[in-house]
Amino acid sequence: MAASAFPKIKKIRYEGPQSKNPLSFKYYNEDEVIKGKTMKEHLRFSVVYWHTFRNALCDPFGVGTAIRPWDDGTDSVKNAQTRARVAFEFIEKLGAPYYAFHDRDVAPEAKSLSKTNQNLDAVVKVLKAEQERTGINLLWGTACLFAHPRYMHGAATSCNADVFAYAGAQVKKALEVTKELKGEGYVFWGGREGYTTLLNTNLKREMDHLGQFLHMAVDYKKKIGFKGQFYIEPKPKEPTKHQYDSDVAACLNFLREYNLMDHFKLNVETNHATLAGHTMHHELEVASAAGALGSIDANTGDLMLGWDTDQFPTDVYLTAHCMLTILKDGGIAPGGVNFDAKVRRESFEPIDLFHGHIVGMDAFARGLRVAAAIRADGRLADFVEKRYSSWDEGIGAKIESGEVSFQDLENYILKKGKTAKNESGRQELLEGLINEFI
Ligand code: XLS
Ligand code: NI
Ligand code: NI
Repeated sequence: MAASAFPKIKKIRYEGPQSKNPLSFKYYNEDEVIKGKTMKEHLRFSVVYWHTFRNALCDPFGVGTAIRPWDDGTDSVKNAQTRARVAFEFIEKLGAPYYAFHDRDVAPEAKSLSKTNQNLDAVVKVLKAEQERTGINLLWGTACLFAHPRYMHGAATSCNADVFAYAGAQVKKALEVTKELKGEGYVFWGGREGYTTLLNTNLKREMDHLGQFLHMAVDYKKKIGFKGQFYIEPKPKEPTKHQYDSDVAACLNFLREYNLMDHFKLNVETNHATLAGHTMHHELEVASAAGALGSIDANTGDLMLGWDTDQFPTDVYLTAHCMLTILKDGGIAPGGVNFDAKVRRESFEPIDLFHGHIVGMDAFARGLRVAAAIRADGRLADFVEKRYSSWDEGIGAKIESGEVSFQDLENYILKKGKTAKNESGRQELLEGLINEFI
């Protein structure tokens, strides 16, 4: 075993809300049972490799600030292997049961695809050993189809057919590696699948290619017997002006149009929801209504900044809303609460990685407690049920069962004369009800 990267930090434990120890959980008590499942099973927390172990904390105006003493600054396989061991020390001390990575986060890209694949295999060996040593599992794998210059025009939607081919080859390997590491899922985030100007873009052809690409992925998944869940991750813009997977509704439409609904669910990210002009709650409800809520990328944006700041989620209203929909949907498994979040450029010390995750985990643990209590209380659900009670009998029930036509509706209203009176929506009262539990 190499020297510890975090020698002063012990395993993070639950100490309860009274604790003033910043390196403890105030709300996340992994073994505590809520509604028949432990908090660990409900929340299925996951740490992302790209932000936590590869982000140098640069911004468009300045170089990286992160201090990562274990990193020798080279792109060697050896450095990548050391980093993998550090990652597992971190995740183990934190007590998160899962992690997620892109192929290029964990191992360096070489000049040829075959050499790059060898590099990946060399690091995957370490990841596998560390998974076995710690019991930490892979929530999902993915391929980075956006960083290398070859992907400047996109990957599956590139105007260059060779680039499509390269992307296919890369995803093939990433699927094999994800299977090897017993990953529970695989994410497709369309990094540069979109356009920056329509003047040079054949939108229809690009979307058709993306549909074909995903079908090839489905075929290969079957071929190798990978059983994990496939996800698409919506995002409206950044890096392109318009990403084809712009929001949950656009993704659902795409999946239906290309006959892929049976094979994909959605990985919904808070900051992407807000960039699309929606709340996370909205996006989760739309996904859930389609039976396609798969997993979440737990983070948050900044109301004053219009880009994907990927901050750790700390707002308990946000996490409570997420957990209300997730509990109503029957839970997040086999997905998870994946912290696609990075510490601020000013939070450059290794210990800040712990603070970010601890605060995020506590915020979600609180959200879970609040949502479970609201559900147990029942007033919110009762209100909604009652609000729609005119659909439970009479004309409402007949409409829902598809028995009536416009002619029947006309007959009904002519006979009845007036509609039943409307009732108040009581928004303020309901907001107050939520506050009772926060
Ligand atoms: C970028 C995305 C990315 C995906 C994985 O904005 O959130 O990090 O989650 O490719
Ligand atoms: Ni994400
Ligand atoms: Ni993002």
